[in-house]
Amino acid sequence: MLSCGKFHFDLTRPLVMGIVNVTPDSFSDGGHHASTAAAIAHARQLLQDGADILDIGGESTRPGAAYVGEQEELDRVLPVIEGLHGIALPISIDTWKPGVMTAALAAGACMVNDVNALQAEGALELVANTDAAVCLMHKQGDPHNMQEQPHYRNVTDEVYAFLRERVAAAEAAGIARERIVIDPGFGFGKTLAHNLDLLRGLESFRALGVPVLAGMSRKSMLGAITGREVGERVAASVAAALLAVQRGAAIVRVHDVRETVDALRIWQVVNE
Ligand code: 7PJ
Repeated sequence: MLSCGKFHFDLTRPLVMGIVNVTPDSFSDGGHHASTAAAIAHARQLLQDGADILDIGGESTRPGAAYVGEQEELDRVLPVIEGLHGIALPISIDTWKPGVMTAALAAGACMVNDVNALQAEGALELVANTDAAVCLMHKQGDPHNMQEQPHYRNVTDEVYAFLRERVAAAEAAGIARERIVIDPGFGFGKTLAHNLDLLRGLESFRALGVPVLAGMSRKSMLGAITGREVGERVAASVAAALLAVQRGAAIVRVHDVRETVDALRIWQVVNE
């Protein structure tokens, strides 16, 4: 069971979270009209393609990405969330900044996707005081340095222990279990070998008793295996999503919603 505000999922089938990145306008006039319109159109297309949740992000957390200030991030994502008002699926805000969480939830988002697992000052409490869902993700280091030298004794054990602690912290703060999702954070301070260990052991995270989200879409781990550039990783991404679902992922976070929905439909029918 997963509750995001007024939306409730029984999780009898895997959910597809579609990624909506709000990138700055290429011809900047100080405003964000073009990027807002493009992101809203993309979000509506992902709904048509069969997305169950939309994840809106205004700050890239890719390895080596530059920091985006809170006001800039708000200027990017809020007009998109407002423009999607009344849409028939839950909107997730991909941010680790409490100020962005608060404003996005007030504007209509009902899920917080936090690569920092609500560790920022005040983040647990602010989510607890809403009916929003939250995705608690593991990372090692920060986006600007996390791929420099990832190190673990046992990656699956360490990620598991971290997520167990964050679920306990979220519950202690008053966030009900039905509102919590966990994510091992593929690519966030992990080598290819670490990512593969996590995928092979994904099933073990189900013991934490909350839905597991997996995000491998178009990531460099897939490029490292296939030798393909980021724009040519659709098939690899669909395969990775399917393998995650087979290993118990309840939600997959993807760019290529239509292709992933088709693949999961086949998986589901074969499993009936
Ligand atoms: C993830 C994310 C992920 C969650 C990004 C990218 C990098 N949020 N945000 N899980 N990745 N929960 O999409 O390539 O794996 S940004």
